[in-house]
Amino acid sequence: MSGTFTVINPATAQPIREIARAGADEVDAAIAAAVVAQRGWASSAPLTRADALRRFARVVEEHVEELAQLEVLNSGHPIGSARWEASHVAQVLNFYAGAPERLSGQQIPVAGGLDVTFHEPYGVVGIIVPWNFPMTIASWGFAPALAAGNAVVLKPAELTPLTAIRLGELALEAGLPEGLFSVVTGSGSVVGQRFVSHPDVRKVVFTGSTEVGVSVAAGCAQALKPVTLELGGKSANIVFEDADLERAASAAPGAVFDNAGQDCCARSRILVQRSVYDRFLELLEPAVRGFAVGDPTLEGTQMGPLISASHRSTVAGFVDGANVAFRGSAPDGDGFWFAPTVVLAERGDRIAREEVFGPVVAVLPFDDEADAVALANDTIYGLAGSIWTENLGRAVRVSRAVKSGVLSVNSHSSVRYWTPFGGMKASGLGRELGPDAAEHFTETKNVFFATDD
Ligand code: TAP
Repeated sequence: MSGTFTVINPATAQPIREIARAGADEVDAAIAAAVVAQRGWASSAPLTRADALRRFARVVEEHVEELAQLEVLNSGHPIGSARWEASHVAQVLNFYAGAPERLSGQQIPVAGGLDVTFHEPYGVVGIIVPWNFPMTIASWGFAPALAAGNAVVLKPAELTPLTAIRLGELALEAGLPEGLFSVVTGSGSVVGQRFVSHPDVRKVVFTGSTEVGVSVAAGCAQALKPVTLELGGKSANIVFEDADLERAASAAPGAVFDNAGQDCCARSRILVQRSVYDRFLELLEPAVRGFAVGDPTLEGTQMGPLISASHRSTVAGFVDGANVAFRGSAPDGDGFWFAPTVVLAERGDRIAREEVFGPVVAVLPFDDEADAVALANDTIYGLAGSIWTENLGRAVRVSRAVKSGVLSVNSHSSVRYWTPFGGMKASGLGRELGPDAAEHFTETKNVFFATDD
């Protein structure tokens, strides 16, 4: 081990626990154990793997409260959100527990024999997870990867390792073979990089910043290793003049301030048709001021602190000199608090183009449908977005024209484990979740059996 690092409670700025920092040798040992465990796992009956994943799901269900309390402590997520996240992990496991018996290949007509395809697991999959949704994002990788017959080595972010460590323990408690699912704590530059460079890790799943994602992809390219990337976003919440403005305004704060804006799907730009711009802001103000920011252990809290002091400085830097229209409230004192902030922005402003990853939203007016689409697409990102209109034709046209992977009309939903999730442009590569995710953790093998003598 290369020493330890300290995990901090972001709501109090107090240390919680010291965690071992793995060096390259420990990473290599986890990968070696995964190679061995994977052979047995992949050759076990599909029903055996399905049952093991269902048991894992049941054990997670039995520990939802414990996992949720850990996430409140380590990440500052409000307890209601943290319970949803822990339950979501169990649901993702249950969903992909249905995959082992369904990974059917094809039989393709070929003269002189029988041609069939198999979905072969990659072997060992390396999953690198960020600090914003430590449990849920990990499960989007490990559940389908395991279901498809792979072993998993998981690296949580150093800021938020506690729930991932506990999930690793619960996997063993549920009876998953030793070494099949290992959680390796340590820095991205050591543990994450070893996943990229180690020849026995055959696929990498990365979620985090676009900058690191590009370097992970470049490393994977050197090793001809497939990689899935879930990166940043600057998603647009587009409000047309024919929308139900009351509903759109009351839903807008949750869509950007949930998890203190530390959400790659945050609708951090609100684009409002000029004819209803003033009215929309009038309706938005009480919704923002009423957003409950505070102690994440309390049931009614909607937003907790930012993850760290340095991240709070980065977020504050975006608001310096900006045209702030109004703000919500946040507690004083220790903890990395930042009040929800609404900024009136101009096209081209930094706040209108770059990902803040904090509770700051930029509001911009647009003229007509074509202008709305152009403005929504005027970003390097393409992850999520919302369209508010009562006009069905417009909803269809705009949702097809906005270059984002996950859109919703008259709602802000982004994540359901049974529908695909992922970004276009600089927001990522590949898709997670949905009916096909387990297949994404396999390589197709074609075998021809000659029948003619
Ligand atoms: P990153 O620095 O990209 O970290 C994400 C994960 O990658 C962490 O586990 C990190 O480990 C690891 N990592 C760092 N450098 C690595 C490397 N060279 N090779 C392999 N793995 C490496 O993101 P962050 O610091 O968590 O956040 C920075 C910004 O990223 C945010 O402000 C936001 O814009 C964006 N972000 C986006 C998302 C999503 S969901 N799209 C999530 C989080 C952050 P350690 O941190 O433990 O060293």
